[in-house]
Amino acid sequence: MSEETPVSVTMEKDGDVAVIIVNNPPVNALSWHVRQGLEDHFAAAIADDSVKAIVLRCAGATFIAGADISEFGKPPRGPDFNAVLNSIEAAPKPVVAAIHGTALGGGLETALVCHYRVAVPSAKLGVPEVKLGLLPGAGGTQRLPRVVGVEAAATMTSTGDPLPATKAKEIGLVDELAGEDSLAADAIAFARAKIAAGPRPTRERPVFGDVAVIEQLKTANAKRWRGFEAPYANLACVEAATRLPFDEGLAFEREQFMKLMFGSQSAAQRHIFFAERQAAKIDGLPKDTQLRDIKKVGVIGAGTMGGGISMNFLQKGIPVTIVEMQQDALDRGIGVIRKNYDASAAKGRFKPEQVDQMMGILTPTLSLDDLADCDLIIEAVYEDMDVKKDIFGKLDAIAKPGAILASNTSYLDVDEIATATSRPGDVLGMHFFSPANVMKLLEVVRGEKTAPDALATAMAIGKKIGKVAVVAGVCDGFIGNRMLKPRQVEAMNLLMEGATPAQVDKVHVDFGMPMGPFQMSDLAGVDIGWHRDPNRIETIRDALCAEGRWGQKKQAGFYDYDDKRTPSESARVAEIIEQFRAKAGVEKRAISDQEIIERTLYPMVNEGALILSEGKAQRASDIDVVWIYGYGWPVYRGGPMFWAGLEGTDKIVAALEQHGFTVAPLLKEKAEAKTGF
Ligand code: T1G
Repeated sequence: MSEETPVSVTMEKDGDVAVIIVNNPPVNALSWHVRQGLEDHFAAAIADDSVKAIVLRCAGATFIAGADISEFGKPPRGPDFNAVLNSIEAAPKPVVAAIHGTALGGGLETALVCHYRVAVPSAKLGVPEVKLGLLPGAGGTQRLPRVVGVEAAATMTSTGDPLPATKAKEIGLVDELAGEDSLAADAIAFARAKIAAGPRPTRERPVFGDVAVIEQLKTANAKRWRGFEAPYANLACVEAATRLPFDEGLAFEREQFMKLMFGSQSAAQRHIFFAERQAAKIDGLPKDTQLRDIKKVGVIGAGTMGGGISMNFLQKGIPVTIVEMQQDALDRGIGVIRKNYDASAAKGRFKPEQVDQMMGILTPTLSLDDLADCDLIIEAVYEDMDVKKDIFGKLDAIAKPGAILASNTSYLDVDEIATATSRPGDVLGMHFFSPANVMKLLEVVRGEKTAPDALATAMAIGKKIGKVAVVAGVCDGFIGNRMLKPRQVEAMNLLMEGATPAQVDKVHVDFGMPMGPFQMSDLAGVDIGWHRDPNRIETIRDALCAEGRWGQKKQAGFYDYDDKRTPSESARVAEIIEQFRAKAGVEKRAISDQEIIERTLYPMVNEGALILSEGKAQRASDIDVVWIYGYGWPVYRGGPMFWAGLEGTDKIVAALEQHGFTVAPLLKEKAEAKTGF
């Protein structure tokens, strides 16, 4: 049975002005039935002689926020997007777009084929396609240079950042700002006033501006765009607009768009777009789950983590009571928070009065008793089970009923911590990543007995403070650090067999990671988790730690560092590795970059498959989200599990077996079926 065509576009008449209204919740995406409705109603309005002008507006939260990404890769349905837009642009009557919310991507492209644009000041306009590994594929790269000029068009398309309507008005993208509550009426009045002037087809307007900006953008963003294809394709299209007639420019854009659309980078970035939103959902959560109200937060520990965690809540206006055991540690912690905020204020991120306001809702104390009125308490002290159980035991007596008791532990057993309380239902993990006020990832660790509403509340508060929250099960290292472990173990083994830290790191950086295993170790601290006995030297890491090579903080780790922390390969480290190799009787051999990939990245996929099978992650895409937002996995490769599909699970299994790994059953299953996750 053919499904009923949803009625997502309607038309009203206001005197001699036709008002075409799109209503396709939640974001008025240009689904096939919206394109169909636009084609039909514009044709009707154009054919109706009593209509002298046309307004296009949207119901709901926002103007059209783009093409319907969920349709990509599926068989085409409904009228071609470009054809619909070209018919609007060719209308013999003035067409006015009435914009509120976020006119993004195909939404802005639709507004661009309208002859004029009216927007409320709170609206945002942009072409974020580059963030999906794409480019505006419906004429945006050819029309923007004709409306806002080459510089703004190049910047908007290659960065994907939206503009506020007020800025859009300044550069001519918006012709008039409407009242926040009178957009429809103002747009109709504006349209009526344009009847005499008539239509203004964008394609007939001249391109203007200085094409030199294109090279300047490439130079300025070389580091940020390293490995990405889409930013350069966007700039190529804008550059084409400066020298090709409109239709040829459109054809060039189409060709570039299709190349990206069917490339792996866009598939990866679209995967992450949905994966990030999917991660927020808790499978099987009872429908009637009520969130707990978090009005006040307690943080135990004012060190790097405790301070960073507190900042997340303060900048959202949520009061924090922060506890330390010693006054000097407390003062130091508060001082660091203030220094960080002052630094951000100096960069214009906060106004000075905002900093005072945030510091004003931060209450330092030496007494756990002062947490009695907190709705969420996050423990961020030393990674020692006894210390944590002692604190949770005390919290059990202090915290009010219903308070959520969270540990920021990065790998300890949350279930065991919960046994220190009489309320395991309120206990869970909230694993922030350092620096906690910057890194977006938050692993919310679900204990065996964690109550659904406590879990849902932690996920919601995570989103509220700007984190990408992912549910993790209790296991050593949860999701991210558990996958990091086999990578680090193999990286050390590769040193023993002949690779250098620089070679291993270069393979990872060339792959798209921000840094390799050894650079990361030096940054985090080679001494993290070291037994601290300088006389007990059993591994290369022990040897480094024993002679104070604890990483960047000591200007020596796997690399040597000058006072600007510029790394250089260390002869001393090479000597230590050689000593261990000789002692172990291992012959040094040349190791290929491919082998480094197979022995450091493939085992991560293997561990991810085990995590999935054990139910420690809800879905493979959650694992991808962890690695994108927690460790900087290149988004154009979609995360480890998505990448495994691109790489070929059969190829991965074959290599893992060849290197002597035990392959996870789920990964073997995927390989046999020749599918991804
Ligand atoms: N297509 C399909 N679904 C979309 C969507 C889209 N463009 N945008 C959002 N959704 C879904 C989203 O998955 C979620 O679903 C719900 O809407 C609410 O989204 C040819 C090719 C508009 C700023 O890149 O940036 O046009 O989880 O949670 O925080 O040139 O959504 O509820 O089931 O993000 O209020 C270009 C992408 C597309 C904009 C709203 N447009 N969207 O944020 O809600 S490509 C974009 C956003 C294109 C043309 C090209 C944000 C938002 P669910 P949400 P939000």
